Amino acid sequence: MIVKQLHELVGSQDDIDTQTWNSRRLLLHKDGMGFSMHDTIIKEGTETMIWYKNHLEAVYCIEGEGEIEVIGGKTYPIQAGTLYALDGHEKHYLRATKQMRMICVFNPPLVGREVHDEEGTYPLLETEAAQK
Ligand code: 9YT
Repeated sequence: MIVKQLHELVGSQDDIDTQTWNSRRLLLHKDGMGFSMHDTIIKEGTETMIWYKNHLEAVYCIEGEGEIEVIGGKTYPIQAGTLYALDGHEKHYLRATKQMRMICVFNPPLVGREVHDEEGTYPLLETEAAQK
């Protein structure tokens, strides 16, 4: 059984901070659950272009306000209690009008150090990790 506390992750190698978001990675590939789970802050006033070509992501907002614009599609408001699941690898913009706190689940699981590349994509590092 795995038990972790958010405060133990803050400032650790599993706490990834970028200009637009801060992802506290609670469960990762190394934990062997088949998915990763993150407690992520989306910084107020930011816009992030995201395209998870290699992953499925589900996101549940527990605090804040913003929106997701599917590129070439609809824009959906986000508030506490909103879930979105990118079952079609939708390329999108994520915007926070008030700092948002999101619980994010990835399949396949992230290895830990992923940040978005210029396309808004995370590399598929799982296979590499499995070989180590
Ligand atoms: C909601 C979203 O995709 N935010 C970007 C960060 C990502 N969820 C992560 O690595 O936690």
